[in-house]
Amino acid sequence: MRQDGFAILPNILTEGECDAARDALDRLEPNRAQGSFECLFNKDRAFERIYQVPDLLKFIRYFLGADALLSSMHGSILAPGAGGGALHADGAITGHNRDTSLAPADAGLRITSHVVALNCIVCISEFTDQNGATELVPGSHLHPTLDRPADAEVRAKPAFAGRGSVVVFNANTWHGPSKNRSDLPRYAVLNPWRRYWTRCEYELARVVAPEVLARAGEEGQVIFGMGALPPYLEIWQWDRNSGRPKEEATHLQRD
Ligand SMILES: O=C(O)CCC(=O)C(=O)O
Repeated sequence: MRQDGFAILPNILTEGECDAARDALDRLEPNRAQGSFECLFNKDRAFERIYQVPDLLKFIRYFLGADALLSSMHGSILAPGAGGGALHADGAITGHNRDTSLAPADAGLRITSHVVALNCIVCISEFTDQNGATELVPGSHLHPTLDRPADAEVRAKPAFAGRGSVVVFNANTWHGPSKNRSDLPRYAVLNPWRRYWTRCEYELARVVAPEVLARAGEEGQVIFGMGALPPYLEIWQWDRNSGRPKEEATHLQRD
């Protein structure tokens, strides 16, 4: 992670868990245009497992802190012939790699001193040299500016990984799906994570279904960021842990 800007964690999901996730993606796929591939934890219980694997959580928190937030969770089915030629860094729309948000005083330099955000690609299919494995440019997380690092296409390395592995990378790292040259679709679940004090792609504390949150227990309160919700009342009326008004102010609750 420190040297290349990415790592492959094997055996995070079992074969059975991958089968369940693949079947759920197939079931959801027809309604993709209506958002069925967004916020997957609300769509099928198979996806709840992804943020419940202690080894993966430990790895994420090593880089982003104990209060790291899940930023979104979406599905990917890379069809035969799709992928390739789309290298990019993440966080260009809502994160710290957003062009418009660079200040004149930044002198064109993005944040490379710390990991501000990670992406985790869960390999529901095996990622092979044929089926569109994610490719990543080693060391590009340290590229100081927002523009494409020189020779990115030439330097990009495919992340070959077994089923159930997770490709974790710094959001700064240039990456993209390679071309799927096989005749089968490649399945994956994409899970970006961010620091507690940044704005996420979704305000998941408000998006997560109550029963999904309940099943996630105390960890869920942290992962979905109940405590990260900004107060809509004055601070003396607000309970930071639950992200809700204090008991004496419940009459001011908005949802
Ligand atoms: O599907 C892949 O291999 C890459 C996904 C990607 O580029 C992203 O999540 O930003």
